[in-house]
Amino acid sequence: MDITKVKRFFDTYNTFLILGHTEPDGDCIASQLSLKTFLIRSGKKAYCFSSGPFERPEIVKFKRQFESTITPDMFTDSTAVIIVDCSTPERVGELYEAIAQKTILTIDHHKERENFGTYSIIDPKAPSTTWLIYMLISSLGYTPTSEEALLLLFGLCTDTGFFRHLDTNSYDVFPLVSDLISKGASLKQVYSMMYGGRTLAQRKYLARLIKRAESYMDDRIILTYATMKDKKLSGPLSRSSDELYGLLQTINNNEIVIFIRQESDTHCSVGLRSIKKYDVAKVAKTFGGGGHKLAAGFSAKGTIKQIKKIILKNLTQTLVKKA
Ligand SMILES: [Mn+2]
Repeated sequence: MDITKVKRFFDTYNTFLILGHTEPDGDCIASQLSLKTFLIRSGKKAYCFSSGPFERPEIVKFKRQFESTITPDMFTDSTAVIIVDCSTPERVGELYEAIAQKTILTIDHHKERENFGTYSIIDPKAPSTTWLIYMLISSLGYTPTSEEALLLLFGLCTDTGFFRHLDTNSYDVFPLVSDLISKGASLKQVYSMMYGGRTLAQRKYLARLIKRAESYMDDRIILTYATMKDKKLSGPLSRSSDELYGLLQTINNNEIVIFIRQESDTHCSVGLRSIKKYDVAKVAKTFGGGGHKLAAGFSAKGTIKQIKKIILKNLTQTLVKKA
């Protein structure tokens, strides 16, 4: 989408409803909020929506800045919708139906995605959606405020695992980091937003998941899981998955980490992380999910035991073929 069209989109409407994906992460939340403050200071009305849940510890404190229902005053003829960090309309959740008829701009960096919305700003090479928001703000002739800079850096850091997923092609990330810091953002603050504020129960939860990790194919695949009982024991803020993946990926020879979480009596969600070149987004897609090449996921019907069997069969076969 060229910049003239983007400008026209923002000039045409005066109210913007900003949506993200269900089970939001730092990049999603930060993209929504930075876009909102930017639009408000450019004289527009803007509202952020999320259907939650705000379970990840790093996003809990942002919850009160989000609306969950669209009221008639927000929904006029001059209302447009912006959907960020979302690869399919389904990922938007229940709110999608209410806004589907509006003019929609999608901003996203997922590799595997469905085309939806009226306009789109898509770049699978972007390390985070906040990166695309930064480009958008800059191309409209603005510079981020210190509040926006912090949010943009937070999104970039959460999606890159505090830079540890960045490879040799990531040199162009650092001029952006430098610029955001010069605008008032702090890596020290972002680090404590991401990794601070945990309880002892949550740390013990992480220990439990590591203790039960299983090895397949000489550690090339490491699998662990969390039951609903685990969730109860550690409290609602139990999603320390980024650290879990990080720790398990330090194991010599490891290629893929699988984390199965029991979400209900009938369903589980599965997270997949690849440390080398194995494309887990492709695997997730065959199970109806999606994501990035090195980080993807899906949800499936079945018990932990049943899902474990299916995913291990799929991955061991493809890894054997590759070897
Ligand atoms: Mn993202």
